Amino acid sequence: QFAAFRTDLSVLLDQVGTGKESLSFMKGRIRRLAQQWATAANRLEAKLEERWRDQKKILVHVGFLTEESGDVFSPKVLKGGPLGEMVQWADILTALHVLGHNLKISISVKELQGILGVPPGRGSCPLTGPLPFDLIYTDYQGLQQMKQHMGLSLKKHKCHIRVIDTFGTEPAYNNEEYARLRSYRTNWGYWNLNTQQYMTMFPHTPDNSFMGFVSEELNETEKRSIQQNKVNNMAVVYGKEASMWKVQGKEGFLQILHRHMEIHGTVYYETQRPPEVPSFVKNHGLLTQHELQQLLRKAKLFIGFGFPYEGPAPLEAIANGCIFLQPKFHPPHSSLNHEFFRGKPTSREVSSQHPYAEQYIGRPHVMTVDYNNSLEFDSAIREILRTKVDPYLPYEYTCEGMLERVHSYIQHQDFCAPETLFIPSNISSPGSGGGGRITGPLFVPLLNSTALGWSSNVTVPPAWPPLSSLRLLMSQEGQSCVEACHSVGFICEPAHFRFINNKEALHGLEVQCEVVDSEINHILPAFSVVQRECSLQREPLLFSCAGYSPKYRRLCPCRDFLRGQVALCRDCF
Ligand code: U2F
Repeated sequence: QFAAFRTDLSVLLDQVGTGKESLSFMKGRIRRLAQQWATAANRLEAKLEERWRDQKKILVHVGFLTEESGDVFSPKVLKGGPLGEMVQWADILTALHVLGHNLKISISVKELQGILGVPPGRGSCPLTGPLPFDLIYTDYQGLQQMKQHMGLSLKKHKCHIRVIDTFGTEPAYNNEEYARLRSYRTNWGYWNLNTQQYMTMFPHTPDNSFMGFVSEELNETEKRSIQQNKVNNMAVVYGKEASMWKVQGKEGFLQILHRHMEIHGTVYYETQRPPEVPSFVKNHGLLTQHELQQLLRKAKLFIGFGFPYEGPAPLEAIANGCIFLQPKFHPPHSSLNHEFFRGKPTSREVSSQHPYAEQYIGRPHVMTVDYNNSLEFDSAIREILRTKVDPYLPYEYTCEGMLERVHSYIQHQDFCAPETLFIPSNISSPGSGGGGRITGPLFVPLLNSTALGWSSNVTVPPAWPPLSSLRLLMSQEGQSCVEACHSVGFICEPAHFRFINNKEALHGLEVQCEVVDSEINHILPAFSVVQRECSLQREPLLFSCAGYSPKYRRLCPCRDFLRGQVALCRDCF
């Protein structure tokens, strides 16, 4: 059946249900952004020119909001607790509905069992028949619940699952056997999914799919009125919970800020001002999303103290014409050195409070500085007072951008097709020495299978992203494919690993290996500089953009991407 765009959200609003603050927050958001979604739907529909889109049967099971998982989020909605996840789920639900798919929503294990048709009770009777859904969107808690209540059948159906995973999951933590063997410890991983089935809040490692969320968009009149009404010396602090204000050295940099600007806060409180918030701060208390937007429209500066990490608010501030000032992390925070990230299935190094704002947006909208250096901090504030910025929202965080991306994933990503891996069957030493020297170009554009050296009788399976987007690259020693591709203006594409995991690709890069073997290691395919050996990957689940090792130069599948829509290549859409 054809998936027709929907601009009326009333059916969705009924489906979301009632009885929890989190659900009221999500419904309020869906209502508030309804017009924006409708406009985006019309635009995307025109862009697609009546192209066929399959209507999918989709189950959305929001595990973290279920009573069975303890639901610690709902009671904190009105008390300054995290809202980022609810922002994202509200937007995912809206995108799926607007794209015209057939949705079922569950926020309790009981509903889940009812929908799946499994009798209540702990995994007593796994789902026996075919899965009544094409796709299931859930989170780590939901996945655990499905495992308990679908039993063995989860394994059979897991290619249909998409896991909404804020901070991302790297391949080394996802592959159970490998993670245990190599001590990639985590509280969440070991699910052996294709890591592109994990969908993140920001484009972290491209090993995962970037799902994102949306921010409010402004029309030209609103933009003009913002410019007229900006208060040049008004700053709003990022942090709606008092604990976010407990920062070492805060007195110093807040004093500097206070010298130049009037400081506002939106910190939740019950009866009196939280002691963490200095008396010179004008605290508005926790605001609704709408009220916060209004405050941000007036403010010149939105300033982060280091926590929360990677939330939606900085994008909203920038979209409302603020400059976002945030601390640089030296050394970067990660699961290896920071309590918040400990146990998360990633070794990603978080270089500042909001790496996306730092790396994808940057100056003049974003300034990332060392807060311990009072001179640097002071000069940043002075620069902000002098700088005029326009409201800015990256396309990928607009409703149209999100619809375009989710549409593309739904129509093209297929993790159920049998994994075809191009490992040459007769791996052996090429014999001809060559001394392990890497000669020739570091960067070889590969346009088609012929360039990869496949003989004409090899049929190349249909690929998405299409093969035309592939660019093959050799990383430097110690460099990940994320960095290597980025350094030449491309992005690592994990779906292309299977095309470059072969001797032909090594040939294409003129790598002269003395030996070619194949192993199980998330750094592969790669060239070991010391041993002058090339190794190919034997476990497709371990293809990893994020992996790196000081001893290896990695073979990297890069691809082009659209400006403002990093998830998609030129020929992807
Ligand atoms: C992030 O969660 P947070 O909820 O702490 O992220 P924020 O950036 O603060 O913003 C979430 C929403 O809260 C709204 C604001 C944002 O859309 O409009 N809000 C509000 O309604 N009223 C106010 O006074 C202030 C903000 C992140 F999203 C999560 O994934 C992480 O788990 C968490 C911890 O790092 O940080």
